[in-house]
Amino acid sequence: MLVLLAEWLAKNLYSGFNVFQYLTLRGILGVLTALLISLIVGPVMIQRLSRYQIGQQIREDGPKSHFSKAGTPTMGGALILIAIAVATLLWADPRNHYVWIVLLTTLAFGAIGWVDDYKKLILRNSKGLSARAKYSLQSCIGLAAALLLYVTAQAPVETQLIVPFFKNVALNLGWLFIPLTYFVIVGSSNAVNLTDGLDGLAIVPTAMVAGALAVFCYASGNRIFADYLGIPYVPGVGEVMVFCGAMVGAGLGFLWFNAYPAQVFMGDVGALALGAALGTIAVAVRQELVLFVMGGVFVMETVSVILQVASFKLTGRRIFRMAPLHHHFELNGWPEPRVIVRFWIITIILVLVGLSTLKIR
Ligand code: 57M
Repeated sequence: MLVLLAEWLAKNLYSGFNVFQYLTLRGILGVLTALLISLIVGPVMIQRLSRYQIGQQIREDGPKSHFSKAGTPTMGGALILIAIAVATLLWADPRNHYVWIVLLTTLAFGAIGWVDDYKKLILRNSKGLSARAKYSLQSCIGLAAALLLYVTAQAPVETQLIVPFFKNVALNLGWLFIPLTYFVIVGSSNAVNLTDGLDGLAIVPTAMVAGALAVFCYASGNRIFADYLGIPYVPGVGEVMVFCGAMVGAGLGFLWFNAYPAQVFMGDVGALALGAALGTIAVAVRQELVLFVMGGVFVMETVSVILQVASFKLTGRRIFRMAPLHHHFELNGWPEPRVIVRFWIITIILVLVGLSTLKIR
């Protein structure tokens, strides 16, 4: 919103306000605003959650090292979403449709997670939302986002699948864009949710991938950079960089409290929303395949669950000691911080590989 005010001030008062037209500056301000909000609001929220005893119940069949986490305040994802929404509304251009699609999809997935957490933690209904209800709601919103992106596409490139590392390979998806987008958004929402099982394990890769997607948005939204790098020029997508910046800032602010040993968990309200946000941004900037690479930790965790369930159903035997994968390493004796930091290191490498696709093609 402030970009409109700055525009008016630049025209009527002092041309120096034009500095707020610069996307890089607004991206940085988005990071700092979201970071400050989460650092300031965080302690208040943790105190409230503790006072109302909105604490995690721990399953008895999980690793024993998690028993001591019982009662840790959860639903901290609400803090992340507030910080992202405020920072985005302040610094992004409200006339940009991509910003609204990404923000509203994120908040809608957050609402599903919030209902699930609310049922589990406040109404003490241990199952929360039924798997069917959760999946149906995710599907409705995923489909709505896919349809919106499809009908608002202005250039052919906006519905093409871009293949990383190959300069001129782009597949025209036509209406297949809709199921693919649905799959990317709902899939990444669930993948981040499955990963969110150790302190800082989901938030750091999320912030890293969001930071890298910010670079893609900036480059793809600028005709000169896009032409130079040989990536698709997607008019207007640069503005999503402000949202990505807000995700990085809110993520780092949340990590302050979620770092091992965590003072707060994000809950489904955070995990479902952040995953959906990454998926929607990747679709907007036409980098679904690069998201698949950079979010490799989320992919690994999800594949471990699919393989474990399939193997157990087909042969009655488990492949991993426990899925998702982080539990397997814990049960093999790795201390929690070792699993967490090693998964972060893997993400750093994968994000660098993803970023290299900007140049190597
Ligand atoms: C959520 N939630 C954490 C916290 C967080 C199909 C099956 C694989 C599903 C899976 C599942 O339910 N995954 C989704 C995982 C939980 O964290 C809460 O949930 C929110 C995210 N949705 O924000 O509110 C626990 O994770 C730990 N935690 C931390 N630090 C954090 O910052 O330590 C979370 C955040 C917390 C805390 O202990 O209580 C979770 O793991 O439940 N199910 C599982 O993951 C279960 N796996 C399983 O059943 N595996 C089977 C089959 C089905 C594949 C197998 O291997 O045979 C395990 N989860 C638990 N215990 N807790 C197993 C047993």
